[in-house]
This record gives sequence, C-alpha cells and structure tokens, in this order.
Amino acid sequence: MNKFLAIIPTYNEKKSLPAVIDSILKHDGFDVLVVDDASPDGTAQVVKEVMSKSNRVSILERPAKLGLGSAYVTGFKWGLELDYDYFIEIDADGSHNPEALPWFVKEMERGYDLVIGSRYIAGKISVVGWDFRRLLLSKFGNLYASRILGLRLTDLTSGFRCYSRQALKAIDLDRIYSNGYAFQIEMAYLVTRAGFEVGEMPIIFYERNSGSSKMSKKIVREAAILPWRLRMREIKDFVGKIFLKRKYAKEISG
Ligand SMILES: Nc1nc2c(ncn2[C@@H]2O[C@H](COP(=O)(O)OP(=O)(O)OP(=O)(O)O)[C@@H](O)[C@H]2O)c(=O)[nH]1
Ligand SMILES: [Mg+2]
Repeated sequence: MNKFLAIIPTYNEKKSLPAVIDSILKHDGFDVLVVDDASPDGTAQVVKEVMSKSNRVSILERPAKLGLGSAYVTGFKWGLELDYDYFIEIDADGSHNPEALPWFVKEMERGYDLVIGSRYIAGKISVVGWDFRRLLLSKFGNLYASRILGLRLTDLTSGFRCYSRQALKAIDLDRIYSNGYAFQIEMAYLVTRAGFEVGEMPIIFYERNSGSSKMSKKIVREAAILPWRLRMREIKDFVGKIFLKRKYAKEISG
C-alpha cells in the first residue's frame, strides 16, 4: 500500500486543527506532519496531545513564523528522508475537506505526479463563504499567473494538492523563490517544467470559520511578481546554455 504524508503548516490554528487531523487519520495509509511556527496560541501543544494517542502524527517546530512556503519545503524534506510515496498539502483552517483524500489517491494512481484540488474546474466556482472581492482576487490571480507562465491549469494557487515522491525529488527545493501562496504557483510551474504530468480534480473550498487569515499585501505582491521572476530565470538559463554551447564549440574547433 502506498504511503501518504499529509503536511499541515500551522500558525495559530489550535481551534480547527484537531478536527482536520482526526478526519485525515480516518483514511488508511495517511500519516500527518504538522509544521508549526511557534504559534503563540499553543497549536503545538494541541498536536502533542494528539500525538500521545496516535503514532501516525508528527510535528516539526520552528522557532518563528517563517512562512507557508518554507514550512512545506521543511515538511517535504522530512518526508523524503522517510519512505513516503505521496505528499498532500492541506490547510489547518478547515478550508480543505479531508473527505476528498480518496479522490486524490485515485487520481495519483492514474499516473499523475501532481494533482491539484481545483475550485474552478469547467468554469464553475466551488467556494463557500468568500465575498466578491476575495473571489475576484483569486480568479484574477489565477488567470494572470497561468497566462504569463503558459500553464493550462484552472487553480494554480490552490493549497489542497498531492505530489509524488519523484516530482519532489526532481525539483531543487532550495531554489524556490516564494513563501506565501505564490509558493503554490511556483511548485505547479516547476513540476510542469520538469516534465511531469499535472492534473486537476474538483474540490469545494470552505472559508475558515475560526482563527485569522495570514494573507497580507506583501504576500499578494510576491504572487504578482513571481511569474515574471520565473520567466526571467528561464530566459537567463536559456541564454546561459547558448553561451556555454558556443564556448565548447570554439574549444573543440581549436
Ligand atoms: N508554519 C506556518 N504555517 C503558516 C504560515 N502562514 C500560514 N500558514 C498556514 O498555512 C495555511 C494557509 O494559511 P491561511 O492563513 O489559511 O491562508 P489562506 O488559506 O491563503 O487564506 P484564508 O483563505 O484567508 O484563510 C494555514 O494552515 C495556516 O496556518 C507560516 O508562516 N508558517
Ligand atoms: Mg485558509
């Protein structure tokens, strides 16, 4: 049986987290790793209580709020050291329903290396509890990034997704630029560019009903700049290769 690791980054999520962990553990083959950034509300303590009852739950505690992207990178590296086959990203705030996990299993077994739980498949909007402004930001952000990066995906920013071990191993996790939700865009781009199959499946997204959002202007700005940074790097790498080829050709011809 394939082993799945559900990674949950947390910052002040003590209210909603236990129910999320419980619902994940109902599914065989799934372990949980919480990456907590010294949450002042005592989220880590809540996780340790769950850990005393289940050996399928682990925690990595970081000293300060270091961002969602780096929390996932830390979790991926931890899971890659162990023998996990698939890595799920899931939020702690109840926005992502663990009942969808068996669908991720099915999709991954069809041969994908990244499956994104999309809120926007087939022109539909499967979001519960967002106001028009938030929806517009998300829809526009997706359209903007997918056009610039040339990706045919409907929900690049979704944080409910599953990667294969091979895909994560193929990516240079230390070369990742972003730390907010732009991290999701960057990962989808890197997995696609590395030649892996990326798929989407429909999910319903529920606005959090406790705790508070970590979204900030800085995080939105990072996501606006990211697609251009990735494109620039692509051009730089391409030009670099041309120069290298010329250099070798000159050396060979004397
Ligand atoms: N470890 C860690 N987790 C974080 C950090 N920032 C956000 N998270 C977690 O990442 C997940 C997503 O963060 P949210 O604040 O819900 O961000 P969002 O889903 O984009 O925004 P909302 O829709 O407003 O909730 C949650 O589980 C957060 O607790 C961080 O700096 N470090
Ligand atoms: Mg959220």
